[in-house]
Parts: sequence; C-alpha cells; structure tokens
Amino acid sequence: MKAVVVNKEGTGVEVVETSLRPLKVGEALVDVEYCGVCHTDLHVAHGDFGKKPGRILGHEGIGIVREVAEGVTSLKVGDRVSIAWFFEGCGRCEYCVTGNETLCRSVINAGYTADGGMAQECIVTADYAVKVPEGLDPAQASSITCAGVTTYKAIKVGKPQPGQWVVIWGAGGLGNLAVQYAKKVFNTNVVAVDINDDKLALAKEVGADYVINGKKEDPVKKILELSNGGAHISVVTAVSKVAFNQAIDSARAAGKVVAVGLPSETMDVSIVKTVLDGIEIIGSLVGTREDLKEAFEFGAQGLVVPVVQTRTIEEAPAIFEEMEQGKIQGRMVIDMKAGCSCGHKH
Ligand code: 8ID
Ligand code: ZN
Repeated sequence: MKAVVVNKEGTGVEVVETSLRPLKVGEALVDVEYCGVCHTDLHVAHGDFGKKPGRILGHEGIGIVREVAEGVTSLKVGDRVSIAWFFEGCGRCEYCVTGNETLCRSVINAGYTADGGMAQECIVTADYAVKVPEGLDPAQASSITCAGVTTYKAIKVGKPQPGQWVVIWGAGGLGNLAVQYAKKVFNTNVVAVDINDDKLALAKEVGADYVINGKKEDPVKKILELSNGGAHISVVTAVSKVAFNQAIDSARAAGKVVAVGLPSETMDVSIVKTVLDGIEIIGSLVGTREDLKEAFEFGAQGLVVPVVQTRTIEEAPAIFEEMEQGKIQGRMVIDMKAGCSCGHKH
C-alpha cells in the first residue's frame, strides 16, 4: 500500500510503498477512504515535537473496517470509523477516568507515536475508533476528526453563553470550523482574525459576523470596540505568538483565552492584566471520543459543513508545501482511492 511518511532526515514528507504488521488482540484493520492534512502533521514532519523518521502521518483519517482481530466487540467489518490524534489512552489513570482522556500520560497519538491514517490502510485500537454517523459525508468527516472536534472542544471549554463575543484567531483549517461551531452550535457573536484576506473571505462565508485582517488594522482595538469591552472567549489557532498576545490583550475581564495553535514560541502574559482582569488562559488538546461523537453529530445535522478539497496521495508533498506557504483554503483531504493504479480493489 501507499503511505505518506516522515522522510529519513525527519524534515519533511515522502510517499512510499509499505505494508502493515499483522493485527494484535483488540485491533481492527481499516481501509482508509480519506485523510485530511492538518498543520500538526507539518509540525510532526518538521520534527517540531522531536524527529519521527519513517512514521506514517495522519490523524484526520476515515475508513471502513475490513478485518477485526480477536477480542473486538465494539466494531464490526463494514463500520465506518475515524482515525484521530487521540488514538489510545490507558483507560485507567486519573485523566482517562475523569473525562480528560486526551491528557493521559501514556497516550498514543496517530501519525506521531503510532502509524496514522495517511495511508491506504491503518491499524486502529478498536475501542478507541469513533464511528462516523450515517448521513455524514466521509471526506467532510475527516476534517471533523481533528479540526472540527478540536475547535468544538476549545469553544466548549470556554463555556460560551448565546450572544457572547467569541474571537477565532487564525481562519485556516481549524479556524473556519471554529467559526461554524461558534456561530451555528453555540449561537455567539463571532469575529475571525487572520493575516490573509482569502481566509477571511471564507470565514465570512461560513458565518463570521466580523472579520479583521491583523496586518491591515489593529485587531485588539477593533475587538475592544466591537464587543464593548473585549472578547468573552478567544480561541487561538494561529501558528504565531503575535495572535496569542493579541488575544490576551483583547480579552474582556473574566475572559478566557483558549490556546490551540502550536507555534514553537512563548507568549508574553501580563501578570497585572491576568490578575486585575481575572483572565483565564486554557490549553485545549483535541477532544475526547465523546466530544468527537458530538462534533460529528453537528456535521451530520448539517449545522457545520467542513470546506474540503480532495487530492491524490501522490500530491501529499505539494499539499505540505502549500500549507507551509499559507495557501490552503479550508482543508486538503487525500482521497486514498483517487489516482491509485495498484490493481487492488479498494
Ligand atoms: O489539539 C490541538 N490543540 C490542535 C489540534 C489540531 C491542530 C492544535 N493544532 C494546531 C496545529 O498544529 C497548528 O499549530 O493548530 C494550529 C493550526 O492548525 P491548522 O488550522 O491546521 O493550520 P492552518 O490551516 O495552516 O491555519 C493557520 C492559520 O493561522 C493564520 C494563517 O494565516 C492560517 O490561516 N495566522 C498565522 I500563521 N499568523 C497569524 C496571525 N498573526 C494568523 N492569523 C491571525 N494572526
Ligand atoms: Zn490535527
């Protein structure tokens, strides 16, 4: 089968021909239909979290179960399931048993510490693969598997009330879905900030009430004016400390800044503002299996519609390049069957 892996140097990606090991107890083999390319894949490929040469990337995978190993009761052949960043937890620790399973200290992550979904086949731990509901397009579901659930959860931890001001920083793959969850699911006033007008046009199209280009005007000043005092909740998906700092500066008293993007930088947090204005800064990591189930459901109901474009697996290196240059609108999703001439029936 074909797979997108981190190259030998641990600095980029390549498409290779490879095969998977046999299944172990509790696992299932999935024929991957689609896998989205997340900016986290780019961080992994670049070695931002440590070099991972040879690792099969991908944590926005969707596919059909072809085979189940001994001991599997949660999935059956033919089920459509997701391959997410939260690939497996220990199931026993303080995090796993309190609804914080993504923070499990012995967590396994698809496309990082386990081979992921950017391949024609993938092995999953059956109990951790979340089923995709009927009526949700599989290419769109791939985008919800990381971008959707991550932003849905990030807004949720901010506990928004209808009509409050939610600012989405970065209107890329995650950001355009954040806008949709904030508007359509949580019924808030939504401002999107980016440094690229095309991304802002898309944010407006999918429901943002206001858009701000941070390169053309001061987003802090504008947000304070629009919201009459600052954002109740800021969700920062931008891959730049500039946006994190601006989110803190434009937070309302008692406001929350939910950190999602992963630039290898530090933010400058004013201690005085944090104390006097009672600001909360919260890190949010993807979502639990239950969060994913909920995020899928809003997609199946048509409230949230991921903006996706399908590409072939051979185009993977080009997609990573485009992402690095900030050229992608919505999400690029690899169609594992497209352009494949291997002779297998997929
Ligand atoms: O669980 C998590 N916390 C999680 C899950 C998934 C992804 C975190 N992430 C991380 C990724 O690793 C990445 O660091 O979220 C970040 C965004 O992922 P993405 O949405 O997949 O990336 P993208 O499509 O490239 O979008 C990034 C956007 O940020 C904008 C860019 O223009 C782009 O639209 N941006 C940048 I770069 N600098 C900005 C700035 N100063 C900015 N927007 C506003 N202000
Ligand atoms: Zn991701």
